[in-house]
Amino acid sequence: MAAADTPVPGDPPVPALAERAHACARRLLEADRVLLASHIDADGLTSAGIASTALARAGIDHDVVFEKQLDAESIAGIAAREHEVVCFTDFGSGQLDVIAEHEAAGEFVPVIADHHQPADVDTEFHLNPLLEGINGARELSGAGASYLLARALAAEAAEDVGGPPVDNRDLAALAVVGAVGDMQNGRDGLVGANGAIVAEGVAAGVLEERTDIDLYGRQTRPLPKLLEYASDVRIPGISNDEAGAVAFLTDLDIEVRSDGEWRRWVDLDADERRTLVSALIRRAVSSGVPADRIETLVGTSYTLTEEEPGTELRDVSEFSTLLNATARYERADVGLAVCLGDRGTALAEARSLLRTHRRNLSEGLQWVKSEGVTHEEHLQWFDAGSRIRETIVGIVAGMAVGSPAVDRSKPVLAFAEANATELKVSARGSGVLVRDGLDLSAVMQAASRSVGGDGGGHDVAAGATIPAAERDAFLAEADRLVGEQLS
Ligand SMILES: [Mn+2]
Repeated sequence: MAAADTPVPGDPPVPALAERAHACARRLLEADRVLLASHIDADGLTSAGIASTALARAGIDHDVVFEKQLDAESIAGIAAREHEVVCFTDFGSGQLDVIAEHEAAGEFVPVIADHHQPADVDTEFHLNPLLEGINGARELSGAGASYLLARALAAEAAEDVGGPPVDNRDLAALAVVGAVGDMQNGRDGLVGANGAIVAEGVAAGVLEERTDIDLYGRQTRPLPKLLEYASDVRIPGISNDEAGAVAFLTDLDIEVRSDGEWRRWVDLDADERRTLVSALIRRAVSSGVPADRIETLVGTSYTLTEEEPGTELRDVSEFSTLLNATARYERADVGLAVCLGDRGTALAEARSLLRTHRRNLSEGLQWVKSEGVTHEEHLQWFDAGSRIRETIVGIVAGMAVGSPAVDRSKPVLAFAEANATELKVSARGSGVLVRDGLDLSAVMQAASRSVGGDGGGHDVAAGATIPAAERDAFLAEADRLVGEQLS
């Protein structure tokens, strides 16, 4: 380590995890055949993109496999592929009890880069922020852990063969997409170990961090859509109101169209952006939006400077949404290819998946609006059967909470077929209900277990899987539990 205060390229980005990262990297460099196994979501896809790029640059042959969830069955399937070393990214720590059995049987050596709570078993090559007292929910994602591994691989490989000086700092861009995909981006942006990764990305010239309007779609959405679809802060007469958004923009003293087309946020210059933000804040204040909500209109944004302006890939939020769209439709191959740099076929396919996803969401919401919900005493629910995919039914339920289709004084439970014998349940509440005592995580866990299923999540949004035949018993128990919490 250098003694100077300013980091030099050779310094590890997160010193507390450097020893673990280097041990993992050395084991990978010794391996003949590596299987890279990763989670199917934006963080898991970027994790795999980072690890796969770093392995390739270090000259390590590898295959890649994705799993929706890592359980005994999928781990057995991974073992059956007979690779000497399996590198798990964005999962693995929580399943170490099962993984360790395969390791003990000599089936493979696990190398883990994860940020989830580890099981009560340890292994030699294990990179996880929680093992060093770093917060795995806010300060480092699976992609961040994979990035630390990638940095160590570059350093170790350079020592090994005296190869070209690749430092893998360019991969910080993907690490930030993964962290934002896992919602680690708070009011102050990315902090802690994530902040160190941002700093490396900025220094490497692949990332820009700045304070900006915090609405989804800065790169790709026409201005009226940017405002109309902004759902985190509801501004009366603009949110969910196309004509209102258009009228608001037309009244501003800036050119909001060019050649007859609506401009996008990315097309505005700094003065125009300031004008728009000030007017939006004035409107929010005069409409009585609470100050703590108004503050969230502006936040820290991350731009991938190597990507083409006006594309999803340029903005980390839009990039992670694009990846999630590929994951939800079981096209991890497409998401990974985009992470590996494919800007042709794979990017076109990812965009098409995102369009399909948006259409499915709007059709799902339309279905809920026309069919309506069933009211129990303390909650309301709908059962979409196979009409709404189980992978998006939670998002549709969340959209329903913000629409006139449901009663905002009760949480919404949404059912969809998971497979022939099981139902997926997604539960969504509101901030107001949570302040009144609602904890959907506890409800989903207890009610699902009472009928032989399992579940959990967060207070405002949770999920479960239950036997299909137990829906009504599950509903009765969930209704009783919500009643207890809100009494
Ligand atoms: Mn993750």
